[in-house]
Amino acid sequence: MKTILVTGASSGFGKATALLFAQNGWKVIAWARRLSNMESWRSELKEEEQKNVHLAEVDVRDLAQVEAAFSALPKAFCHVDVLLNNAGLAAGKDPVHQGNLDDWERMIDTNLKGLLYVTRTVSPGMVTRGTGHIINIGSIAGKEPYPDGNVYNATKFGVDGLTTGMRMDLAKYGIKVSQICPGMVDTEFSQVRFHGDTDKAKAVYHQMTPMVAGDIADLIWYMIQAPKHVNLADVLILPTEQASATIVTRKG
Ligand code: NDP
Ligand code: 8X3
Repeated sequence: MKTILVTGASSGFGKATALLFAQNGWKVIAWARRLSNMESWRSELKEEEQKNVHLAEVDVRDLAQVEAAFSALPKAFCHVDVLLNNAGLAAGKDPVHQGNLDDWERMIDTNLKGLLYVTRTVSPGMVTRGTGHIINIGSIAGKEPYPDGNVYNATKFGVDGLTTGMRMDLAKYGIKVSQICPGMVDTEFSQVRFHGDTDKAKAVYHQMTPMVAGDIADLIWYMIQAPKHVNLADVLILPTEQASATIVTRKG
């Protein structure tokens, strides 16, 4: 039985992926700050699936918390086959001269430093075992900048560069490193970006059909099925109506 560690598993892609893998016979380690959200989705699973889900309250920005949670894993969970570096956020959407410094720090600390802390903690075991798969959640925002995206764009461009660099470091140990770059997906993402402003969040997906979290979970499931000699290294996944970071067909 294989094990996946999912960061940001209390909502959106992380939750959908954790559920999908648990329902398909995997052991799942789920990390996020909102433990109660994770307890809630775990309770939806069948009893035997629930036993294979290990939850922990972890803020990926805190290296000590990451290391403590990893050291505290029950023996049955400590060999991680797949690491999904998913925890992340956009905070704010403002021109650079009006950006909020706290938003900037939060994005850099979570999207870049958090991903690095988790990777630094989990990857040595993969190297020792000579196998593993690390999937980083990037974004179309890490392929094309867009107006007012500045710091979020920079963090996801950082994930893009890191993914390539990590692959260069780890391929020789039999470890796959991949990136998924989604376009618009209706999760809590826009609520978080606009600090709980529901009208602004809804407007993002107005008169178009965004993807849903399950679409990304399905892609992750597909990626990990590839044979040992194949790595789907970098996948851009978009709603059909989205042609680029800034071009979206909206049907009035
Ligand atoms: P959600 O807001 O629904 O989920 C984000 C998850 O990240 C939550 O589980 C949240 O958990 C977790 N998270 C945030 N900060 C931390 C932290 N400091 N420590 C641990 N966990 C944290 O958004 P999505 O599912 O949409 O986003 C997931 C990833 O996908 C992000 O990296 C995002 O940038 C990226 N993405 C999203 C797109 C979209 O359109 N939705 C498109 C492209 C990329 P909690 O708050 O409980 O800690
Ligand atoms: C999320 C996609 O275009 O809203 O990473 O920034 S976008």
